[in-house]
Amino acid sequence: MYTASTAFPEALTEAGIDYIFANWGSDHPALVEALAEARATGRRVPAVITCPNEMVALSIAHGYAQVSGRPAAVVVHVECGTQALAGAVHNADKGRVPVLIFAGSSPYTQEGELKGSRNEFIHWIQDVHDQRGILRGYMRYDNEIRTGRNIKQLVHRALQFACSDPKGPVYLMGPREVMEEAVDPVAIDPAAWTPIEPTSLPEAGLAGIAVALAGARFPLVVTSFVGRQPAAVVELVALCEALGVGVLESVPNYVNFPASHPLYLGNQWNLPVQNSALAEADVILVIDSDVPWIPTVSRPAENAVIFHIDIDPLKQQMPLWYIAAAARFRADALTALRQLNRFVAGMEVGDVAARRTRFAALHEARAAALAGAEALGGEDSVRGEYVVACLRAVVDETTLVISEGISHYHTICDHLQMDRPGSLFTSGGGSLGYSGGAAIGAKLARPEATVVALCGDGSYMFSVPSSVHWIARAYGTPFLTIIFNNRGWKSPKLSTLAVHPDGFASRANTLDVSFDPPPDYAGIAAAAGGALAVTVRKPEDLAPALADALRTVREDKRCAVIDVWVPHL
Ligand SMILES: Cc1ncc(C[n+]2csc(CCOP(=O)(O)OP(=O)(O)O)c2C)c(N)n1
Ligand SMILES: [Mg+2]
Repeated sequence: MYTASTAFPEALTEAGIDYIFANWGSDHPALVEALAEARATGRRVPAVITCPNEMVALSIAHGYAQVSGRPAAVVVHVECGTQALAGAVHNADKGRVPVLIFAGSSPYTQEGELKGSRNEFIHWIQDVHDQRGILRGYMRYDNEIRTGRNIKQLVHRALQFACSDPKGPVYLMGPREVMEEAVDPVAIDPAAWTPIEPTSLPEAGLAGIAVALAGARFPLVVTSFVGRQPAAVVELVALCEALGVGVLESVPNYVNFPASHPLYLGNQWNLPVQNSALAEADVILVIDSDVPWIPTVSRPAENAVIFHIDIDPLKQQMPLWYIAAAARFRADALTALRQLNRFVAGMEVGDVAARRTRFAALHEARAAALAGAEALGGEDSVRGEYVVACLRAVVDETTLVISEGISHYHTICDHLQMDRPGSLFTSGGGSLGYSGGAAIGAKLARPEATVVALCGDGSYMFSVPSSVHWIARAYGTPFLTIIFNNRGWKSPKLSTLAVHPDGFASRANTLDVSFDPPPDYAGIAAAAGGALAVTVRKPEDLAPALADALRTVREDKRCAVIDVWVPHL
């Protein structure tokens, strides 16, 4: 029997998709049957990972795509399973990660007219007006599969959108009757459905950018996600070295520049102070950044000349967005940086050495200040800086770090000091709960890696740890979690005080943001997936706990969760 549901995983396999992260329901009998038949008859289909929670499923696909560069498929149940994807939808969109989401939909016949016709009460309840509309604001493409006869073409077309820049999530839905439809096999040449080729800088733009950077007093690159392509980091280093350009990361989602490089000038998040490098710069190249600065807090000088290169310079998904650039280009960062490096190779460049020396001095001063901040902590808590310094001491060449540190984002970037492109990731979005699933995805993408998830205590709860740790054990994807437990949500408190520094809230005993006493976070993971569970409240206990946890993850192939009490929010 060859049905639309035989063809669906066949198309995924043709497109190079290795995983389906699945949460099944009454819409999926055809697909469950087709996968069982494929396994029984030896037909190749993607591996299925059962995900007890949809948000976790999509977060796994998110982390997997970030580390592997490849999309996975997420299969969910009709409109309610689609809703349960929750904020992971926002993260996949904002983070620009390719992923194909498929949901069934309620049968559209009720008298047995077609195979798959309604036979359960829920088929009336789950029939809604606009299932695709639930996600439309976040998708690169959405469509309904109306016949099994072109289902493979629709899967390949959807993936073409997902994998073409700006990459992102796509959504297909297929009603029960269509997914049951017997069809003739269709031959597809996957080479005809590959993503759009990367966009290059127009020749005219090259000279303007290169000459301005080369002639500047204080040239600066600002970036957030150039490092989504590790090869682009190598090109950025070459360009900055050739011209003597400093680098500032703003809200970095990837390792965009080696932290130990003398041209690296730091990273900025929500710190409510003007960044001095940004104020000083006279020529700025903003390349791949959604938030290069926050104008009410930190901004370039009035007369700074700004160039803007981005895969999505209009920020088409953001209703309010602008920067005062002298010129702006839609281009792939890797391609554009290669072009700029070729152009610069034939150029006369002035006092590069003097600029390099100046930036190196700034870099050194910053490094010294950071080292001075790595104090241990108090009686009953460990300072975040010290937590990250201890982790830095045990990071090796295979370590991948997923960061959902929230009020510790800055601390993590500052003190982890990752040099290796493709070794540190954040979601790129703002919906909490990404880190647990993303860690599983990272481990699936690179099984030989040691994966470490860093998260706030609130974010840990958002991540649905019961689901995450069941999956991690069931599918052999052990990783280490370190929770920055400040007993609640510090960030909403900081947000309030930033707007109302002297208001009632500033004097209130409670702002309803504390979890005190907190749950036994590590114990949740132990119960759900047999994780090693450790709570650390004294600085001297941290290094031994880390060593034990890494041994557990690497040798016993078991998850470990270290709940570290950092100072109270
Ligand atoms: C899904 C979701 N719900 C709510 C928020 C709003 N929010 C932003 S930060 C934050 C607190 C996070 O707590 P935690 O992870 O402990 O980090 P902390 O601020 O304490 O460092 C909340 C609730 C959000 N971003 N996403
Ligand atoms: Mg917290």
